[in-house]
Amino acid sequence: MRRWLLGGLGLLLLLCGGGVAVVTWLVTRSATDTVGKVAFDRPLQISPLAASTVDADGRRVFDLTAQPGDSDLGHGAATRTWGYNGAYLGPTLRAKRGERVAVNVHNRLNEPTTVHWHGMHLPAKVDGGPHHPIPPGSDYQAAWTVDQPAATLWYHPHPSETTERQVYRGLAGLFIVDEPGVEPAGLPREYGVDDIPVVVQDKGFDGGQLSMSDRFLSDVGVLGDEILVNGTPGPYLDVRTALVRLRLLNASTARVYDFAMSDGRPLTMIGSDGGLLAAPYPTQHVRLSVGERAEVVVAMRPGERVELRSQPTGLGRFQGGRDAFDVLQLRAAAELRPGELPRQLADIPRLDPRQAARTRTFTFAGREINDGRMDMDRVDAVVVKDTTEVWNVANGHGTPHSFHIHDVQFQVLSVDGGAPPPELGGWKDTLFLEPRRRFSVIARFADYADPTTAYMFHCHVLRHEDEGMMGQFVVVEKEGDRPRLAHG
Ligand SMILES: [Cu+2]
Repeated sequence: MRRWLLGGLGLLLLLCGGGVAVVTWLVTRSATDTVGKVAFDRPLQISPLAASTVDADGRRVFDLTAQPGDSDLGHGAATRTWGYNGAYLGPTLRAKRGERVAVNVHNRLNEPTTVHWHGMHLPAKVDGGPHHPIPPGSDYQAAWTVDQPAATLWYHPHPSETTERQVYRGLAGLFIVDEPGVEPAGLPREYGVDDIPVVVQDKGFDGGQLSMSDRFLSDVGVLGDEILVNGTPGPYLDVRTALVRLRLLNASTARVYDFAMSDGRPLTMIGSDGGLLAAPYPTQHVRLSVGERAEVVVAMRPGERVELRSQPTGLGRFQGGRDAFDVLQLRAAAELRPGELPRQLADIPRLDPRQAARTRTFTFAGREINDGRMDMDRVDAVVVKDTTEVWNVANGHGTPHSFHIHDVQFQVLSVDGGAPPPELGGWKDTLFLEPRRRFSVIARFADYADPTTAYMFHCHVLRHEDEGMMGQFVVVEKEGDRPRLAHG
């Protein structure tokens, strides 16, 4: 009896000890810190500018082929990935305001995809949402007139329920809009030299392949423990100018970054999602949730090395909030071409909430917006063309979200009832919906009405989006018009 008791006690102790060990291991593992551990031994790959031709109608025509391939992402040369016109990511498309563009998309994957032009003001029919899947083996053309300020936009798949996996595999690219004569002189603008695309993604690997297994207790989906910039692991950039402009894009599926320089020098923010800020804004750090962009300028001294890092965000441990990463090393040449930033960057006409035709409220909770999940047959908002609306957006719980509206660029009116911080002072299409905060934004739904085709608004945490955290709005010609959805 005594022997049995002792044996039982021993087993219990063993189980408890094992439990503690497992929990300790899980908790330790659930914070990642790569600061000081990254070799920075590969030159930063610069996504090529996409080739284009001008057709007989005067349109600038691009071709994008979504295709599988093998990539070296730091775990051997045979990591299976997807890309546009290559094995991983896609070329940078570039067009001027006023230009008509056409993009021929070829789907050479073995499953349906779409291409959404994130941040672009365009007709709903070519917006690339889940209503218009491109079947495997087929082709699709999106054509529109670029009509918005100079900005760093991007493109990525937006199919029903598979967006997280398709983006994670590598489908994403930048679309830079230029506005010659309006963008101020003095900004670094030589692509790949002093104007650098910085597409930041986190990845996990398993046996040389991309792993999509969720982190313990994650409520946002996949969180990787390694960083790629433009598909490059451990990247460095040789800098030859005193000012270097970084076009930061968070093209991850779930992770929020808080970018800062390793020695604490300021990042001067010059642009947000939809264009340049009114004036340069020097700041110690720039936080980007999924889908957001920021253009920053870093001042360099000859011969030095400094790193771009991502520091803990303040989110929860299981949301990646305690993680820290080395991201990109900047290596200055012995001599640097001097430069000076302009004092003023852009005119941003303020939208007036007193002119708003409607005010709507959207509350994000769980995987639902206003207690509903995505339904392709339900229209959540009917908007009259050429009107302005105020949208109050609230995150009621502890899970982070990222709020994105298609077609428009909006302005942030308030955060928790107060004035927005300077980094939210410009044009935005994506907003970090911090836990338990409420935001008010204003947008003008100009130019395009189509009662048959919906635009999306949704959470840009891609797992949440795939699980239905989306709604749709239809822009109609005039008050009283009803939508007549005609998808499928
Ligand atoms: Cu979300």
